[in-house]
Amino acid sequence: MSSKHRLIRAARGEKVDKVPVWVMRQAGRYLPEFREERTKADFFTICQTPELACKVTMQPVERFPLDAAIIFSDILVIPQALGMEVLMKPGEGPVFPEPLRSPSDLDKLGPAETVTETLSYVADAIKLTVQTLADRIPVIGFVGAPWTVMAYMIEGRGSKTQSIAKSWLYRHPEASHRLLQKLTDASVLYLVAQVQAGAQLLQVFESHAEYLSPELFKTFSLPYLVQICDRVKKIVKEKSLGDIPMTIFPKGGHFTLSALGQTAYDVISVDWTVEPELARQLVGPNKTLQGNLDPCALYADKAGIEERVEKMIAGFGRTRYIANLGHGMYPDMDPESVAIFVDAVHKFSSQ
Ligand code: 1CP
Repeated sequence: MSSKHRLIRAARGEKVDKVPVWVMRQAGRYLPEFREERTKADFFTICQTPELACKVTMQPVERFPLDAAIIFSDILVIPQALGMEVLMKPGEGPVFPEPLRSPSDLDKLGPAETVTETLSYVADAIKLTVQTLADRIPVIGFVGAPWTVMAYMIEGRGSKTQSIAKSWLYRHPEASHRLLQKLTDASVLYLVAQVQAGAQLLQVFESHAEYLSPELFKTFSLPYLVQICDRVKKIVKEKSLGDIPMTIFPKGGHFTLSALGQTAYDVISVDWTVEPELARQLVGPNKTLQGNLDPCALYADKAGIEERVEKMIAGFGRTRYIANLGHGMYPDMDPESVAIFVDAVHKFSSQ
């Protein structure tokens, strides 16, 4: 089943006329029209209101010739669906007023099985966005990886070291596995629901890979990443929804790349600290790579951005490649720099 969309074709290793490009956090505070919406509604109200989530998902897509829309939501809707309170504090980010403090707190979490129902607003937002896009470009669905989400549930907010969350891995390995398994079960159901709603590619954000040692990664992250990919692909096939391409983004995890090259993920997204040639060597020839311009390169002038994009494409090549940043946009960035970035990818990769 071939797709007309560059993003899906590249994910599957098929030929493309131009390298597809999208940008992590392409919807967000760097866009004045997003900030305008945020004066009217709280972050999670936007997520929970399909019309608003669709509207802000469409904002970057209406401005720039992007090759994908990513549904506007957050990785922390899963802990919310399991019963935890999460607030979005302006200028600070997500905050849990009552984070998990000890393994006995796991008993307070709700069951994984109900997340599809609780998060049906995300499915509704995807349906509305798919309808609005009328097959112009595909919609990406996503979830936070179990370790990354677990770390927020324990730390209660962003952390420089993740030391409280990591202390669980060393002191409470059994409880950690129980929590990671619950998050995995919830993520599988939630991702399948996103595909049923019309998502055409799924990305798993392991944004906290960089805090793990290779040993901790192999024990507490990799088995769950594998489960998510294998189970989602199997269920999607059983439901005759086709073959869904899946992306894993192990931020800061150079040491994870060769192991991820052995999994069923179709696309491996790399941050800006990895040379394209090394990433290719580590993941092998049969994976699509995604990334990896340093987001701060968008502070350069037009010539500076273009020069780096050209070099990046030369490094990754024109097939089995999706252009993106190595991480998300920052709120103080100029929307014009995204236009320059997207146009440069298409210009330097036309064939
Ligand atoms: O356009 C898009 O990319 C879609 C929307 C999206 C996605 C994919 C948002 C909106 N969040 C996410 C994923 C997400 N959320 C990740 C994984 C990607 C990454 O590594 O950045 C993470 C770690 C979060 C958690 C989170 N949510 C943070 C980071 C906090 C920290 O630890 O430093 C923040 C600041 C948020 C809030 C948030 N999520 C999204 C937006 C636009 C915002 C800004 C909040 C606001 O409007 O007030």
